[in-house]
Amino acid sequence: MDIKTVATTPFDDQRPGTSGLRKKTRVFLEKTNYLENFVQATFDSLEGFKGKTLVVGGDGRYGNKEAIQTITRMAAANGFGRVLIGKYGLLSTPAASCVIRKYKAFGGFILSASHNPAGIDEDFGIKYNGDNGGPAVEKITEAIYRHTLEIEQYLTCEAPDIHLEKVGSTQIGDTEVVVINPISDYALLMQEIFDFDAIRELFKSDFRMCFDGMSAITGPYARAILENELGAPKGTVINHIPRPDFGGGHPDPNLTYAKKLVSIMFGPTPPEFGAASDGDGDRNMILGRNFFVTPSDSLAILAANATLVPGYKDGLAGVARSMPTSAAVDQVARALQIPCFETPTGWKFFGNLMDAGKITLCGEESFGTGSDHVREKDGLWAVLFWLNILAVRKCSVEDIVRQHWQKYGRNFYTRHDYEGVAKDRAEDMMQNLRNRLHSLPDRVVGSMRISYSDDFSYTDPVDGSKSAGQGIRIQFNDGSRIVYRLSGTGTEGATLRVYIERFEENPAAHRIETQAALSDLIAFANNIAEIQKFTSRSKPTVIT
Ligand code: VG1
Ligand code: CO
Repeated sequence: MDIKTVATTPFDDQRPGTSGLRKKTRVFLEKTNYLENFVQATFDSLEGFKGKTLVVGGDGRYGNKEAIQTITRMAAANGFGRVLIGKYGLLSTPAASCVIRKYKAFGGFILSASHNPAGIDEDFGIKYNGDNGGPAVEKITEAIYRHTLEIEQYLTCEAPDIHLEKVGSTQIGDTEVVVINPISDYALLMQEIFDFDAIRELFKSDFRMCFDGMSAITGPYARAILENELGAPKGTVINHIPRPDFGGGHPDPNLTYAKKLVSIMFGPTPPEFGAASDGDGDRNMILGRNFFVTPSDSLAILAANATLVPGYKDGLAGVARSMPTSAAVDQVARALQIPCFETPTGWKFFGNLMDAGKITLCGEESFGTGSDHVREKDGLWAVLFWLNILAVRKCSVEDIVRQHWQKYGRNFYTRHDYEGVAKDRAEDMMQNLRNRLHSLPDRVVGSMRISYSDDFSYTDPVDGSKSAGQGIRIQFNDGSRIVYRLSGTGTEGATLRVYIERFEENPAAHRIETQAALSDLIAFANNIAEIQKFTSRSKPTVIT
């Protein structure tokens, strides 16, 4: 193999965000060596990978296959012993995590901008995961960023394109390149966790569901498992073919963007159960007939019902949620007398807790739930978890949720997003609020009083690392909360996220509509941060 050293110049904007590097596709196309700089900077930040295995795959978006060819040549030139690639270049984020762990790889690249739209005028992205199958820890992402500022050259080699359509093995010099079928590895793992027989019985009855692949990565996985393995009728999975532009859609599984699924589940004859996943397959939305399950409630319900699932029959070591996620799971942890951790936003913080055996389940309000079976959130896994619970409890999704609220109380919860706000204005708003944090305690809103307010900082209980500035919290004496943070995954301007929560014990009040139940807190959140003034927006772009 002829290794080529190519001179390159650094860019100053390759700082990985909450979930890797995300930019407009045109940035990757038009800036010379943009992808190469990131990949080489990653290799330069790692030690001891010579002769080891690298996993590569993506969510199938525009640019996916070309990027895989580039990375494969660079991996060979840098001395990896083996490169494992998902067939057609496809790997969902949880399947990549599964494959990294199963084949004891050194790490892997996932090509995705997750739930962001795809295509030449939309977004592309890349993230690096370590040998535990989880997102690179902060020490590595910081090193990658430092290297992108200094990079002068990258290594590649001449080699014909890999045939991504065919499972099999070829060589580039000393490097073996293997195209694998990741769906079978992932399906086997699911089979080890869930009671597939019980779910098969469920589909033999008149139980019906609709799964929306949103023309992104999960379609083939969902078809293989739900329709072929578990016997759900053909057509259960809609929008099942991954398209380079996700069919022009926005593959974010929420009530705004999963339009087709929402019209079915809130239409005249909905099936019992509805679900959707995002661009790279790590998120999930759970729906019943005319009924939406908030992700924070879903996490709490999975925790409360975990022992119904064979893979968790012995109970949970502990649970964790990201700071802005509602405290619904905290109530369950208290009842189960297991530890409950509160981490900053982003999956990497859960990985350490799982590796140390401190938690089994975790989740985020942003439609992400997962367990220690992999080190990423896992959309289809959450759907199978719900199916397993439904198969055992034999009642509706809505009944399960209402019974849960009855027992544990209800955490009313909403997130208001202001997308594409001018960056400096959004930062000014946060700073302005930060400056006034000390004056907030003891303020009264209706019957609530502010007990404290701070800028969340986290010390990792496993490795002691500190992450500061993770979101401004205003905490009330009755458990209500307002949280403000700026997104780390947007690609245009800044996205302000405001998270609002109120705990209600009295079942008589559980039927109130969410925005109404939270109206006084929403008004206070807007006023105190002067959102309208700073963002020049009269209302949020997306409410979930
Ligand atoms: C968002 C979510 C966060 C999630 C991240 C990656 O980040 O809020 O909870 O972990 O996306 O999700 P941010 O910084 O924009 O709020 V995904 O589906 O990209 O992998
Ligand atoms: Co995602």
